[in-house]
Amino acid sequence: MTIGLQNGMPQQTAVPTERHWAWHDLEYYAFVHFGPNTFTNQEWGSGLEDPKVFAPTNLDTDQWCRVFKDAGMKAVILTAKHHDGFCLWPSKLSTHTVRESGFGRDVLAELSASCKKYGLKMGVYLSPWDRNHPKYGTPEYNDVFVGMLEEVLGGKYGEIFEVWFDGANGEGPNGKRQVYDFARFNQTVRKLQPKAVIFSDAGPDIRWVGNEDGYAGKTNWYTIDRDRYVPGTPLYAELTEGKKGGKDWVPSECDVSIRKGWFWRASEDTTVKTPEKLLDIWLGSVGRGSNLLLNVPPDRRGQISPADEKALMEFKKMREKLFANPLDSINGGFSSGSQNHGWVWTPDESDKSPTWAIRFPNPTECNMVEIREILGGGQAIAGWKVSGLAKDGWHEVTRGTTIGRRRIVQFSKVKVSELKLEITESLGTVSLLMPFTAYFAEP
Ligand code: FUL
Repeated sequence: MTIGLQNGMPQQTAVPTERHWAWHDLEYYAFVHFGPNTFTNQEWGSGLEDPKVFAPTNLDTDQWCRVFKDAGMKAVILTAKHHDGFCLWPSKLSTHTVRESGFGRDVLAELSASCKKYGLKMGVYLSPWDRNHPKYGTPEYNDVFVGMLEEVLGGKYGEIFEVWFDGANGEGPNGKRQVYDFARFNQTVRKLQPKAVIFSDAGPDIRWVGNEDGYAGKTNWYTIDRDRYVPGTPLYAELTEGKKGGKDWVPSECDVSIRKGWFWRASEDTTVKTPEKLLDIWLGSVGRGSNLLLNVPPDRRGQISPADEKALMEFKKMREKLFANPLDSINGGFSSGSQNHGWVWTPDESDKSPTWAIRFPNPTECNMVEIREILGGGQAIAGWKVSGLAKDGWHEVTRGTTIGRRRIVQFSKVKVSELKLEITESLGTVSLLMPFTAYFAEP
């Protein structure tokens, strides 16, 4: 269905790139904050710490990867360098690294080997803000940062799927100011790791979701106009919801910590999120078509702590239970368009309110639907509604705006013999996978 300029909106044009496809499929992966802060109970190290504080007693990146794999995650992003400037690899461009710590081991190399062993993708977080490096605040620091990117992305640690540029810069009014050469940083990533997506507040490839709670907007466009953003001045609401009809494909990633802080500390063992809370976050991120980057920080041994592991495994069981009962249905019909073996539905362009219905053999209890948009031509759906046929006729069950790659919607239980999905607004050609599945998810 091509509606063109309907509702004053242009037809969608931005489409995902090859590197975006691979990223969208990852859905849920681990964030790992690890470094001197793990040993000093700080969130933002000053960079003046003695590197010897970094002293894991039993580092085991295999253990991290086993836990992440068992938890259903597909990748890991490690803080190779946080704001304190400490490098988890023996960088030749710094004197504040694992080498000076006395620990001596290259954490990036160990993680890279473990990721290979467990079939996980690896990503790196490199903070441009550096509170240790003597060159910080001068043009030469850009050369240092590019050199560090070359060390990390040059091949020694294998293929990197995402490079995470943090936007924080907590320098006070008298602090050092750095003019970052982001264009050069991005070119370096493209040259050395052409398949990697680049994350920062507003892309270029992946955007921050505008909060650190793990939730995407209920309205979640994958597009923004990138040229409206200047580093360090996020347009928070727009980062959360995206921009309808935006020029650039820059989907949001939802980052949140399983604990209160980003780094492990014993006093926060009691703040590990419950499996119920983690499920709610997952429904609010992956269930709204975004990716979830869940921080699970290793402890002072250099391992994921038992409390975090337990929460992750129970959360996984809850996800499995949610999808354990897909309802058998027969296609009840569709208003127009084509379907290929029932998997893909593309309504006719002339159809102003395309509908797809599914029929149950008997009146059936239902409280969740999953709808999947096909995104090859861009993100089109801007309004939709699900209705159910009860004993006394049709009733609206739930409605929303965007769909995106995956939209999971829970609602109060209804008993219906038919369910109908109607697309009420779109920016371009609509295409759906399946086109939707209904579930009864027991509480
Ligand atoms: C923020 C940083 O300042 C925090 O320390 C943490 O790394 C978080 C994921 O990003 O901007």
